[in-house]
Amino acid sequence: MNRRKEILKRIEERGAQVVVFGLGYIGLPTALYYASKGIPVKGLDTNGGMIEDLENGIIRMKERGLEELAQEHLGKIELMSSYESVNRADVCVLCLPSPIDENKKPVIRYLEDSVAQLAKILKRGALILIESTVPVGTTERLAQLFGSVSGLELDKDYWFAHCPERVLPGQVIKEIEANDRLVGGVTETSTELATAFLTTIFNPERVHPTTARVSEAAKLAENAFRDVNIAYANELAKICTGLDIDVTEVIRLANLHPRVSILNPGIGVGGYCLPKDGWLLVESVREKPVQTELIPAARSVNDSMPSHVFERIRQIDHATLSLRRVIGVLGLSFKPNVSDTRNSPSVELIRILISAGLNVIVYDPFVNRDFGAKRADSLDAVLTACEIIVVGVGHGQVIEELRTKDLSQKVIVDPCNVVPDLREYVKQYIGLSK
Ligand code: SAJ
Repeated sequence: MNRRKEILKRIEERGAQVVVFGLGYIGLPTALYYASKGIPVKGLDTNGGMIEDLENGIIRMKERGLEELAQEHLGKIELMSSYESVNRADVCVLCLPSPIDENKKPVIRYLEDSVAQLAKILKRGALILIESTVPVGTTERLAQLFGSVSGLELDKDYWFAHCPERVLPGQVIKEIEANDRLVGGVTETSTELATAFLTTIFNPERVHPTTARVSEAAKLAENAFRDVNIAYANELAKICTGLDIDVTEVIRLANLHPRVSILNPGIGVGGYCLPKDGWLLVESVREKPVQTELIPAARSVNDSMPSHVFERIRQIDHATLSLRRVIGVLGLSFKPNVSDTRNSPSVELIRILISAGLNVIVYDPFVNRDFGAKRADSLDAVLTACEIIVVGVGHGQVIEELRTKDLSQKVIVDPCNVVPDLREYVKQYIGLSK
């Protein structure tokens, strides 16, 4: 039987040997989800310490519903940290990082290294799915790399498809199941085989076949769209600051129009995806005669927001600000109710405050780090030490507790408009624009 028919048969019989590479924010929930659907799955991560933790039931990341899913299904996943043990895989799902470097250039080497290693050990070829967000053309290049290292033939021995994850941190478990899936093969048979695999796991009506390049572009377009739209809201906030009017009121009224839906301005755009994906899209046409202005401009507006918030803080009555030179920040993660601090604008604000000579006390029950500030282990500790408190990120439980406190002598800085209702109960309220 040829390899394509063999893989297809195994997929249909739910007996394909599936390996998920990279057990991070996407890979671990993905492997657990496959296991929950009765798919025999192996999980590989080169971080041996993390594999050891998982073997002991310790999960390093926090994500709603993940602990429960792991309790039920982690035991079904065969965990490993070396490539040799997966040399008979039929389907390889790569959930590896694709960051940008300090010059905003894509770093594809994690995927390249993994594909090259796979090419050395997968003697009989396999179906290889790339879940990572990558510049357009990357999946095709990875397929070529696999062929040149292994000596195997595309469409006869091995197949490549881009099947991007599209889940929202904080809702990963829910969205893995609910969201539509794109399946972009580098060849038609790659798309067919990848579609066959994904439709055994996900609702077939939600699996959309296309080409690798279109799938890569669509994924980047989604995140760049969100980033550009948030930048518009943030620029409006700056304009409203100049006009001394409340941007949230402007947006609320503008959004009454049936074709207007402005997003929320705030402290900036963080996380692993949005701050880089616009750059990956722009980079995709770097060698073409195409001008890209809007996406880089949006990036710079969003990156400037922590400084804008700092300028707002400087509006605070000089006596208050210089009195004790101590400032409290609530929330360190890049958005509410998650523990992820990657590219967090709140952390960037803390850096700015510290370099301006202020003492910063931070409280975030989700995050176990201090980023150069002093860490408080309760909201009360921040309230005792600080008169000025910045709500960097509005974690639900912290905000609920904040509302029960006497804040009449506090200056509350609320760039994300989390507690506008406190305006009348505090000494001074500083929003993003008014
Ligand atoms: N933000 C605002 N204003 C808003 C919405 C968000 O300032 O109105 C900020 C957040 O505070 C945060 C940042 O943007 O700092 C990003 O948060 P997010 O919730 O918009 O998105 P992520 O980065 O958590 O997840 C995105 C999602 N993409 C889209 O919504 C188009 C998710 O579906 C993707 O799967 C994910 O990127 C990814 O992994 O690519």
